[in-house]
Amino acid sequence: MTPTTTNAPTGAPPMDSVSTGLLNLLRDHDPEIASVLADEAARQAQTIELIASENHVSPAVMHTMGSCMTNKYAEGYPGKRYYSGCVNHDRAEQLAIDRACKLFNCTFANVQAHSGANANLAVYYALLNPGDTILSVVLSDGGHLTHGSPVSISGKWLNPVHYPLVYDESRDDYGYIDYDAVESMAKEHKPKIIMCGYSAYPRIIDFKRFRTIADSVGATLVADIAHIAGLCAGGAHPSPFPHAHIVTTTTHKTLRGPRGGLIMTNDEELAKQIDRAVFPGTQGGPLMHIISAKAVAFGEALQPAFKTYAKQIVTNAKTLADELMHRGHHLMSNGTDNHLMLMDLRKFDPELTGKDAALWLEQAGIIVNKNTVAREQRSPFKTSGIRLGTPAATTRGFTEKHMKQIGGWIDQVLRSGGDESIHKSIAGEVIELCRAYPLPH
Ligand code: DSN
Repeated sequence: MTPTTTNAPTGAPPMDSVSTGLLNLLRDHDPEIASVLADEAARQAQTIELIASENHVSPAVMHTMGSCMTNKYAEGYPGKRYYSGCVNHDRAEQLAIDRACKLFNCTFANVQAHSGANANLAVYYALLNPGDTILSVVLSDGGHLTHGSPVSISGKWLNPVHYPLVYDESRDDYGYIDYDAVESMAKEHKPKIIMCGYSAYPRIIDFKRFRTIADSVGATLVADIAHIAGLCAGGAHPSPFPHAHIVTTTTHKTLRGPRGGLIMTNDEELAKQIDRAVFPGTQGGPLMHIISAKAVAFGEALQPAFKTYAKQIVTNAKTLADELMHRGHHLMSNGTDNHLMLMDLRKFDPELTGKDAALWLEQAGIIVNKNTVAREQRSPFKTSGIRLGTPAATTRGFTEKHMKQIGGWIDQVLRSGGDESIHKSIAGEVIELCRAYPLPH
């Protein structure tokens, strides 16, 4: 039954069953937050989620996050806790560890990192001293704040040096990693850590080449696979193992688990250092409800159906990319190999900002994020690009034909000059499509 608190229009796509059950409980208990949750469940049900880092979790993952496992302090690790009563928490955490190792083909996993940022912080804390050098990509070229941005602890306490992506306006395919440039930066600066990992890079990462570079300067190679973890697990992107010394990731993007972090390695000594750096180094009590939900999500990702899902994410992304390029839009690197694409609006309409494009698309029921592009001149609040990804839309059941349709809608919106009547009309069509493809329930 749809709760009365929702603002969703009559005939809107159904909400997922977990939200419906929870809202029935909350309606009397806390009507104010019930109203917020109802509106959010409705928003998710009736819009197309193309934010590359988001997904729709299964009801099993969603329920486990909201379970009794939240009621416990379990500082320490399985079999070595500081509090009594952790017997079931040991079982849950060990399951999550074993499944993560199986999924990513490694021998050690720390499943306690609260987030990707916490995972990276713990790795730095385990391996580095203040002032040590790390090498990563320029943030506005598709890197991440935790890879040495001046506004992050990684940039303030460490000495980050950055390599840019290839940028050549005279070519269409700019935006690739220049491995020779990475190598010469590594030789010049002798970083202790080389981070390879991106939040807006649409191409395959050559982990082997990165390892060769790392070995040539004695650096530790850390692969932050937050974006592509589900593709690696599902065989749709090469694995960072055995090349990376350490792999960090989030668990909620292509991997489709609860919001959280994960650190993996095959090196026993690094494993000990990482465990100590997570707890007690940088975190307190583990989020056992989230760790339990990670176990559920890893179990799902070990099923054969997940391989099909991962492959379809990439097929959908390629189809959407082709459709957009066919309609005259420019994508960084001229396409995609993975789950995301980065539209460089400068070639399409130099006046159109990523901020406006994202706003217009939201009015049309298509959710993307504004994103910086190579050699960005605008601020991160305006930007000259938008990032689009297919993990959530693929979870919903969309396939190639839907990607073509969505590409057509995006094209119409970007050519609308901001005409809200066009956006509204498309939003109606989006709701129709969403009704036919409800969220996991
Ligand atoms: N905020 C994430 C993303 O959208 O890529 C990265 O942490």
